[in-house]
Amino acid sequence: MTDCIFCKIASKEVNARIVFENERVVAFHDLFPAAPTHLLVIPKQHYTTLNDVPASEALILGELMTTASQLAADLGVAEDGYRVVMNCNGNGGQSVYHIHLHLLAGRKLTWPPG
Ligand code: D5M
Repeated sequence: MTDCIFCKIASKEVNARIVFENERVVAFHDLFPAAPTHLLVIPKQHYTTLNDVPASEALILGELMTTASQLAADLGVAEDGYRVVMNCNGNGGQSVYHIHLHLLAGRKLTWPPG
């Protein structure tokens, strides 16, 4: 998608602090961290919201999750704990319309979220 900031990060048209990449996913630091560790894991392919991922392409959602858990392990935050979350549409708090999994860690996170 030509006008999508996360597509541009995936294609390196826009800089980001990338920590991991393979053929399908990219992980980078959130520009406005909400926790000491705050990474975003995105598919390189553009999906506007979670609603736009068909069941036939569910594997990519699993890879976002396993990438996040691997990064948590690599960063040494897996034992203390972390949170993964994907916001969807307005009420879910989505502000960038290219799906992304937040990986938050490094402090005690409260529940329920605001
Ligand atoms: O989360 C969108 C997140 O994306 C939010 O935490 C800020 C972050 N963001 C926005 N632009 C950038 C760039 N250019 N680099 C890194 N991080 C960015 P949402 O769930 O959609 O509210």
